[in-house]
Amino acid sequence: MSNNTNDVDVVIVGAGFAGMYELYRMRQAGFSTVVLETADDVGGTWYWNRYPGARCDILSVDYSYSWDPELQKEWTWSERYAAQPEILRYADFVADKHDLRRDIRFDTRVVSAEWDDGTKRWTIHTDTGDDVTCRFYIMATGCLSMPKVPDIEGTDLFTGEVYFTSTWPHDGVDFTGKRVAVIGTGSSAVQSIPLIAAEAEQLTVFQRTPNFSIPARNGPISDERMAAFRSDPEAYREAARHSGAGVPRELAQEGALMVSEKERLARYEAMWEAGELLGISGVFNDTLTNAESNETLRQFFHDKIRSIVNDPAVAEALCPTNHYVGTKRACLDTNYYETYNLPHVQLVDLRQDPITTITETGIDTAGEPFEFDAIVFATGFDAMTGAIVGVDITGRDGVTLEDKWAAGPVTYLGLMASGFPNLFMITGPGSPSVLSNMMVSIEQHVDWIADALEHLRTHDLETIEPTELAETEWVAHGNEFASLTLMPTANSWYMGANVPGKPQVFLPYPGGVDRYRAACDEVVDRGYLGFALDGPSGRVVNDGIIRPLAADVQVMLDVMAEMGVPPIESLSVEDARMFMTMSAAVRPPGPDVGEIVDGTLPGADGSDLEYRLYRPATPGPHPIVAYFHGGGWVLGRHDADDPLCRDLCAQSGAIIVSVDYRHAPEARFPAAADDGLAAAQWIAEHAEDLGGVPGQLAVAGWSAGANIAAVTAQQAKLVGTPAIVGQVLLNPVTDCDFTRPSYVDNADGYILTLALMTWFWDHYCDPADRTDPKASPLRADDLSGLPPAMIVTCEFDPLRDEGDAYAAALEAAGVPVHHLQCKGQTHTSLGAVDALVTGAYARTEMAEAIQGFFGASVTSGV
Ligand code: N01
Repeated sequence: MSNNTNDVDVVIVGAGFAGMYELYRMRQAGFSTVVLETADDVGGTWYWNRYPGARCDILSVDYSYSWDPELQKEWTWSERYAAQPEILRYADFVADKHDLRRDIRFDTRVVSAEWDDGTKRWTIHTDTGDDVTCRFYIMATGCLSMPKVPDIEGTDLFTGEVYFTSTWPHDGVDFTGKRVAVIGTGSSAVQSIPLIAAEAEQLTVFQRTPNFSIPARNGPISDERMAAFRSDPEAYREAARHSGAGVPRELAQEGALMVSEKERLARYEAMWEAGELLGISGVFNDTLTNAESNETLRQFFHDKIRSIVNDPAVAEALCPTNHYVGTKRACLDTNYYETYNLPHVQLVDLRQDPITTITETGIDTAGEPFEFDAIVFATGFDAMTGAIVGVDITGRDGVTLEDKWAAGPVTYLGLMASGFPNLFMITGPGSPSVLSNMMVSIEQHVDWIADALEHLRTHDLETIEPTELAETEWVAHGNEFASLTLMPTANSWYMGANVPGKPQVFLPYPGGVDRYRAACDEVVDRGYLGFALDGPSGRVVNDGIIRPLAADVQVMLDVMAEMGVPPIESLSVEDARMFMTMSAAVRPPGPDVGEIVDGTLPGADGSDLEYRLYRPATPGPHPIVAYFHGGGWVLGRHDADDPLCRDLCAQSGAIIVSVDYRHAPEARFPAAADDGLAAAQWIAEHAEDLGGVPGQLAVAGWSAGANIAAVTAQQAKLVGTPAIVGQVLLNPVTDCDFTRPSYVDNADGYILTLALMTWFWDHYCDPADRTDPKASPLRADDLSGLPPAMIVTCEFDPLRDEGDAYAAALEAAGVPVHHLQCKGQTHTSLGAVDALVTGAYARTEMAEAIQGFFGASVTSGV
């Protein structure tokens, strides 16, 4: 293979760290490959961004290749955070060592590319006039490589020196004796401002949005860190690959508001001293999700800035107030804030005094004209998508990628897009990329792509392309993750907000490197789930969705798996009850209601049953819902579903009376069912005493409690009392059959397991009795005449299909049914009020159903 061939297996665009490693892997795999690179040498970002002070802000020991074990021994970084020249030397060293340059065409810009569905090949057009055709086309163009076009009036007028941090002159710039302006205060500006100030006669910084920055404390790498790396580099790298952001770190276990103020400040202080970017949002586990927690961190920064900057007005201007810490990329600096104490350095706060125009001699703001010898634009990039759509890429049926992405990028795994077969992106939008140590994310993508190409070759296949369903759901999954955080609240380049007219969507995947890698691996393990593979050996469309669980539900399951929570069925009944009580004690309490009253009522055998009444804050009387808690007839109490009952009460405006019932194994079937009817009858009889509206009674329940509610509705119909106007059944047990697909698909892994349901049924009911409609209400002969029902079922619940079956059976019997099937939810997730937010809509719909049962007599308590 030769660099002069114009028909190759693989074209890679970009010779930065992604393109270099991809080339290496392609060569190893025996694919003929050409890399096309605009610059005249390797290095990508580090080739272009040569501004003073440019250096990495992930520790160099982490920000380096892991794929060449020898290299790890041969190369030693001189500092914690290597400067740009050293990083470029590293790229050069790797290129030499692996003789990469022989397959790289420098000084070659790719201008367009199109897919030919007949030949199944891409044609890549370059500015040198040389076209290259290839089977596979890989964009290794970097996330922050397309400088933002200046959007300030008069930019072309200035006759002095103009510099962009993103394309800095190779010979450097001497600012000695000059009046210099820097526009922007992002990472590039924060790194360069102190060094420009050291040379310039006068420096004026034009700031639109202040940023959060901590001292880098650059210097030699600590012995401790080096020891951790050197003692077992492979283990260290493996830990990085399976970490949240691509650097081995201990995860915070506590939220910022869970510790005393003194403790909180001490931890923030330690973070400030440590000087690691990922440490900023890692002090506590909720500063990126909880605004109140983040506020404590923001205040800490403000105090630091005020303590460093002498002029109080300048300090205030430097304090970020319009975004939360971590929602825009924070910075690492060396003497950044201190620089504003120098007499020749001035800060112009553009929020107070906006730029009106750049002039021939300087910059005019609304309040003042400034004269300069040089202007430095540190105004950032068209991030993540700019360099990709900067090439005019046309896929199948003449559709361009730019058109496809008009409303924001749509990719599967950030790697590929439907309609663009065999086009790969390294660290594309929809992958963790800029939220991670780029080196780790680059290597993971390169490896995934290389493995995919080898898979195709081995199986005599020519093309790979994601399905529309897979990519649509992947985008939705990423957005859902982002919506759980504060990230979308900032006008950041993560959101595309820095480029006028760019659609504002959250661009990277915020679920973490570890989760992301697991998803990519699982896609492969499941036969390239979500992809269509095509070639001489045939076409296989393996359509499907990876990570269909709601994002917060997935996080909760991951946390529980990490904690090693014991399976309930492995415990004694006594221990299981104690475990449930302990778990209940640490959950969010749910919303306030008007009043809570505890009491007792007589059960079916005359013994006392405890109840808890939740009264809305609105003036009464209110209709009443008799609610039965979950717990498999074995666990739980009248207050076991407290947050859910509060939520239903507050949202529906009805009184919720959560009634206990006799539990198995002490009292087996039909004790609980009989208690349900007895309780409903007592509540109906005492409605007025309870502050309720006589004749306005509904039943509700969750899980086994929903089983009791359903049975109560049936029994009440049979015995003629009480009158029940509606039933809300959340994940109900309706049948004793364990063979439905949901029992098979969700047998394990989603908290309520087949084993646990077996344990519950065994404690509750003899096999011979289980088909009795009082145990399996689905088996009742006649379901007609039952009260209207709202039935909620969850995708990842073993009980899903029997709930669905009950909804269908009631409907067939003429009962009005509102059936809500919750995508991505589990048996326990909808009850997690204030802990899991993706299921909140279902609780709202349940409350609305309750209101619907009672008509005009109820209004929301919210
Ligand atoms: O760019 P930025 P950057 N008028 O977009 C301002 C990585 N990086 O090159 O925030 C006035 O962050 C803009 O203001 P605002 C890192 O991921 C890494 O500094 O839009 N001001 C902002 O202050 C980083 O996040 C390293 O209101 C205008 C600044 O210009 C990313 O690259 C080093 C303006 C742009 O900041 C980008 O950083 C450097 C206008 N019209 C960069 N337009 C490492 O250490 C824009 N601004 C590895």
